[in-house]
Amino acid sequence: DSSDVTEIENYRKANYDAPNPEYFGKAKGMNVIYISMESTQSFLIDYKMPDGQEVTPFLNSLVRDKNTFYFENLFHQTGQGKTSDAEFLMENSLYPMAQGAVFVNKAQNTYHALPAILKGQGYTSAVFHGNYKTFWNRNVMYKALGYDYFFDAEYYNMTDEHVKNYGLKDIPFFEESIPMLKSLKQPFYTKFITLSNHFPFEMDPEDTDFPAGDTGNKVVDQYFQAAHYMDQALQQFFNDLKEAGLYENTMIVMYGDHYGISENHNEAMAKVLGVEEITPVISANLQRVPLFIHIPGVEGGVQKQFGGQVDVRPTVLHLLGIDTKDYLEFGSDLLSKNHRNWALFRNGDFVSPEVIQVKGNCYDSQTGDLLEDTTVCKNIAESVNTELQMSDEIVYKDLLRFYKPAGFTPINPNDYEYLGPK
Ligand code: GP9
Ligand code: MN
Repeated sequence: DSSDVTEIENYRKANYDAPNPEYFGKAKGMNVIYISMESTQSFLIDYKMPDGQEVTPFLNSLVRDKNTFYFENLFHQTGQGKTSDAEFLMENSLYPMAQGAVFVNKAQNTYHALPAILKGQGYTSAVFHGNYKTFWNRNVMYKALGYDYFFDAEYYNMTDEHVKNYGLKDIPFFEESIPMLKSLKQPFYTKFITLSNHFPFEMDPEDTDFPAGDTGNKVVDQYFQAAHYMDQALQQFFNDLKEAGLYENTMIVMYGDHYGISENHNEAMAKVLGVEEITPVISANLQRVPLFIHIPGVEGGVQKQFGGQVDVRPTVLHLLGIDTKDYLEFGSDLLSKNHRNWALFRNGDFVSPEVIQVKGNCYDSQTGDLLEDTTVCKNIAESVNTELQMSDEIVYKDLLRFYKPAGFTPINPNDYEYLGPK
């Protein structure tokens, strides 16, 4: 009941990180485009194939682009809900469930999600995705998040040559999305969910002339080809946005949704990284996913602070000039001067610049050595446990229905329906 909310509210107030005045409102009123980059891990950035070719030349150019913030120590925090868990983290700044997908199990809850918050500021919201709307129960969950439109596979030309495994290939996906994007009333808040770089990363031969890896592991070797294809699609999308006149007034947030290469492929990954074996610490470090925030006219740069997907929402809202202090969320603005500088994993482990906890063991982040003095780990571990517990409480008990953030206009999921093209 509402007494449960009070405790969480107090924790939240005590842990709220005030926005950095240097960045607050720097993207005020701009359109917002999120891009979920399927299975994209940070080790791909600036990675070169044996013949010297870059896997992601376009993303690499963004790392050095002066209007882009690139966060190189950002970690995914997803569980079994994969892509949908990443969406949940990004838009609610709450943690996904320890078991199962929150999109599937808790779509009837009340949420104070990003599309709903921005609706109150006059934004129109839409999701673009080349798979069918019931996947991950998106057609139900998006109503609770307050999405106005959901352009799913029904809106796209799903001919055989355009489709591979889970759905539409990224190049036709972005290409066909442009007219629909242009049709939206501005300012808009939109999300594009890519698909081509999905396990097992197999491609049609006509879609790639990029070299496969040479580890001898099919999944890992193909990963480079699929990621390269996605990178090309992203570059084309940026060009099309420029052509459509949408680039200059749009903030673009791109993030890797979760790992692509699981621990089942450690042997091949050791070859890729040039290490003897993938230790638990290396494995934790591999959970980095890239985060780019591109804002025309705003100076960015490479960001070294540690954070997780949960931290993206307050970062973005503060850039848009919307203070998050009244929202029940667990993120810490990555650009705040008080940013907390650690990220938890859904299993209770965590990473920070000083220490890493893996399977309950405390390691030195720099050397990878197991630590005997675990005091530093204990301090962070306490916050980690509190947050996971409180977030679970919100999700399991549907607590947001007892709480109204100041200035937030609640949405009614029944007002939304995704009927498909006319
Ligand atoms: C499917 C896409 C991929 O619609 O989101 O899902 P994943 O398996 O990565 O969660
Ligand atoms: Mn995914």
